Amino acid sequence: MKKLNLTSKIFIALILGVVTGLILYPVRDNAMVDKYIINFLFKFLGNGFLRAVKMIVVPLVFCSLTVGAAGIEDVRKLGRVGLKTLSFYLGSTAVAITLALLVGNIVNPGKGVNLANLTTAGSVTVGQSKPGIDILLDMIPSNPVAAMVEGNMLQIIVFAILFGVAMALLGEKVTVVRKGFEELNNIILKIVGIVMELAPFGVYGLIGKTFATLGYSAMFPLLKYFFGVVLALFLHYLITYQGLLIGFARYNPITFLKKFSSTMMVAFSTSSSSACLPSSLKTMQEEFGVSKSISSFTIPLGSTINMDGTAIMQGVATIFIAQIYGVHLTMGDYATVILTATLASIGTAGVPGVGVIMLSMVLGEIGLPLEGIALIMGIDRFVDMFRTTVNITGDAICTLIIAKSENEITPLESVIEGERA
Ligand code: DAS
Repeated sequence: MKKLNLTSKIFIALILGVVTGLILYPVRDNAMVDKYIINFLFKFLGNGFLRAVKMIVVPLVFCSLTVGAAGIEDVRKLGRVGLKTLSFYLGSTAVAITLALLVGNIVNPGKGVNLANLTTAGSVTVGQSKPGIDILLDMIPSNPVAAMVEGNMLQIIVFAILFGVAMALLGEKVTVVRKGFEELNNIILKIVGIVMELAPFGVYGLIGKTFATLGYSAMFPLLKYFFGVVLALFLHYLITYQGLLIGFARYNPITFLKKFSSTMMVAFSTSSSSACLPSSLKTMQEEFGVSKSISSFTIPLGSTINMDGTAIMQGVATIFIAQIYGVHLTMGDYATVILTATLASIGTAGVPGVGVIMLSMVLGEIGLPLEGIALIMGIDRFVDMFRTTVNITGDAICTLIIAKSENEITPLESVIEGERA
């Protein structure tokens, strides 16, 4: 029998988890069921997977951000182009997560679900909301090692970016160290791959426990979450990206979609921005006429530091998890989420499932429990297909804008009439 790919295994685990959970729901109070299945088998598989996800967050964020920031050395070399690219990428990610927080507050995916009985009493530690100035001050690590030990992610992000930028500024003098960090990052990504192989077991345990505890009532919020993320992704594509295409790239959106749809399909089917790199580069150069020098800088950089789709998932997921635990988010919490998700997107590698690992970091920053990921983990692989497609589309649109502003795009019929390049 053909070897099942991970997405199929997760889908089967999801279905089995729902079915097992719903079968056990009527007998959930039976001592044997409660002790040996819900609070042993499901808990071991589910929480074991979440602990493995949590295990790699600090090394993943530090290494990928350091390497991502060191890659900004080219930005320094490319000066004006680099700065423009960086501003567009980080700006569009901040817009994306803000849009997601708005959509999350309209859809309210987690409203009315009480997950208190899913977690042992008292395990929901909610962070105290901090005044604005403290959020900024708290970003500066007085002790970077302590920040890593405590998992203070904003401080780790700031130190890693600083470390990477310093590496970029030192250039050739630290080539060996930079190569070392790139190899370390590859090792961490390999561990991410191994942990993601465990996802089917984790999904089975998390979904099984959720449905055995909540029954059918868990179905509705899960669907609301899924369609909330897809709606926010679609709105970002429709409003932000079409606005950028027409306003800045002066490019016909229909023509853009015709030319880029094949690469979008690669992203949708692989859930990996990195896997799309060859197709994105080929399409930008051959279909859109973008110069090699621009596209070979903006596309690889974008696949690492520009993750609008991921930021959108993180925004909606944060609202969802706060609501299922009955936590009221303050404006300070929202600011922390936007800051953390935007900065974290600099280091989010373009591999399947990495966004939900970064989500555990965003949740930690505002004191929401990691268990909240339990519900969304089961369908994350399917959400990943949509958000990865948005991730790489943002990279392509930014590339068109930069190339047009630098006159490094060959004139095409798709340019809006009267605006020959
Ligand atoms: N799948 C990741 C990517 O390749 C994004 C994510 O997991 O959020 O872009």
